[in-house]
Amino acid sequence: MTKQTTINDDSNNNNNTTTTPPHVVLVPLMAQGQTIPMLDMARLLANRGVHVTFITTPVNASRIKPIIARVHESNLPMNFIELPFPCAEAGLPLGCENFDLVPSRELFPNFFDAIRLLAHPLEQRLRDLVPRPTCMINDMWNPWTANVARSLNIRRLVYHGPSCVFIYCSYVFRLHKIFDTVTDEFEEITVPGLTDDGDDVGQSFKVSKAHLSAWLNSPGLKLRDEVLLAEETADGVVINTFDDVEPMFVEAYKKVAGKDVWTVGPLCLYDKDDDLSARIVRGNKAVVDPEKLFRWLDSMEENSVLYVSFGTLTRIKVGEILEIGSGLEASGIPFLWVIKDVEKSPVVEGWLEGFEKRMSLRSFVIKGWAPQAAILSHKSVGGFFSHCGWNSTSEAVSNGVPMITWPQFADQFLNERLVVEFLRIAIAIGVKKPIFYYGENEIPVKRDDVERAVRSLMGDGEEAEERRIRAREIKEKAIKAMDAGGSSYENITMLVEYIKLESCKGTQGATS
Ligand SMILES: *[C@@H]1O[C@H](CO)[C@@H](O)[C@H](O)[C@H]1NC(C)=O
Ligand SMILES: *[C@@H]1O[C@H](CO)[C@@H](O)[C@H](O)[C@H]1NC(C)=O
Ligand SMILES: CC(=O)N[C@H]1CO[C@H](CO)[C@@H](O)[C@@H]1O
Repeated sequence: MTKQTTINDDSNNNNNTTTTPPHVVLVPLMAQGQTIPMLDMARLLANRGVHVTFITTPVNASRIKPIIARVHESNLPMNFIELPFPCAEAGLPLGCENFDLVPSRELFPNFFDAIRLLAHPLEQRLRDLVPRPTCMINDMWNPWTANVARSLNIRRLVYHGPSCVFIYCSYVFRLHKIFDTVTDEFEEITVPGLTDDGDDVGQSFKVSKAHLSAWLNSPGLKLRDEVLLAEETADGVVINTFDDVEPMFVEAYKKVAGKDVWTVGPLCLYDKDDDLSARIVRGNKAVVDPEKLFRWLDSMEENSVLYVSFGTLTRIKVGEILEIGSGLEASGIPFLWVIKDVEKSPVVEGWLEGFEKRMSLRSFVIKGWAPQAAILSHKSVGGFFSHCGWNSTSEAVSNGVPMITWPQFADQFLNERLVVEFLRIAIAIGVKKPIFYYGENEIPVKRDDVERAVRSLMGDGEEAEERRIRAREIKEKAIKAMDAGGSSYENITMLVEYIKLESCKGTQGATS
């Protein structure tokens, strides 16, 4: 049975108006990194007077419960629709409704099959909605929504979770069939079509096939083609980025896309004025006692703590955990380290016991989900050792935290290049190959690499200081972009106008 939670009680407000209020449906990818920014966007649009319906599934709904509760309190015009997730039909274990709950990589295709099965129930639900939806924004990984939008005759926009550097490079390399003739996957190829803004970084920005194609290996080629086709046929594109973080890529993509492009990020800044408790509840229930964690952070010196976390999808191997730990230990730097549930094993637990004892004065280890947004905004945090997912990168940029980068797959290698070479707020740990290239027992990151990178990022040398200054500058620009009059703020205004426009169209077609 599907159930709809109506969040606002003022459904009578529109009785005396003749036009249908603008109503947009948001379909996220059921993965934490993707869902949270999309929820931010949902609240942002609702705040600007658009009626929003957010699609979720029972497990996900329970994970984002604190946010749903806050939406309820704030009386935003937002509904959540929970669609039952067809785990059994797709051969997934029960409750496996989120990308980070998929037990093994072999089951990723099943996960995408399951999501695809949501098409029919979604269409049924949307048909019954009042007011009638006028526009749909779907995550790029949900190409099946194209059919739903078509059959309901509403416009469809694609939401891009990844960085624009990745979106643009993927697009332009495919357009020019650049990789078709490449024999060495790791050959660095200059990205075409970037304008010379007097900065030679833009001119010399290079990517390799292995780095750009890294995301294709996992869910499969069929899905990739569907994703690309759905993007081609979409009415517009919404990207979680802002002008100053990757200007030449935003500009170049707008030129080639041939459709409306709105840059609306960094969406994580939507919560910036909220209290700490609100930031803590983002995404999942933290396993750690927040009071204990923040008391510890409060007790540390400003900018002294390195935050170590590699995102929700990446799985760090046992050997790698030991190398990271040993490197952190040797660095002498205080750290806050997140080890995920899926990474725990008897070996890791046994090793951690002694490690935590030795490190008790300058470490805090979180086993499970961490309230990342709140951690990165804490004044004691002075560095972030990250896998460079766009979600994490945006959060680092938005909080002015310099990074150490260890990219794994998807857009992460390009994001690394952006923060290391273009923004110059990060140090690369030196991993050159996507994780699929390594054998089960191969360990690409060694303790010495970790120690060296941590010391230079967190140290007080001139380079480190300049990196901090640049990180603070880009933070200011991010804040400005989201404030009234800023580029993302104005892009959101235009997006709202677009959704309204569709609303008029929708009214003409509606029977009521
Ligand atoms: C929308 O964003 C782009 C790129 O971030 C920016 O160049 C443009 O000025 C923005 N539009 C408005 C109306 O501010
Ligand atoms: C980004 O992902 C991290 C974990 O990888 C999570 O802690 C954080 O809340 C996410 N933030 C957003 C904005 O999705
Ligand atoms: C309704 C539902 O399936 N709720 C589940 C959500 O996920 C948590 C664990 O993440 C389960 O404990 C709940 O039963």
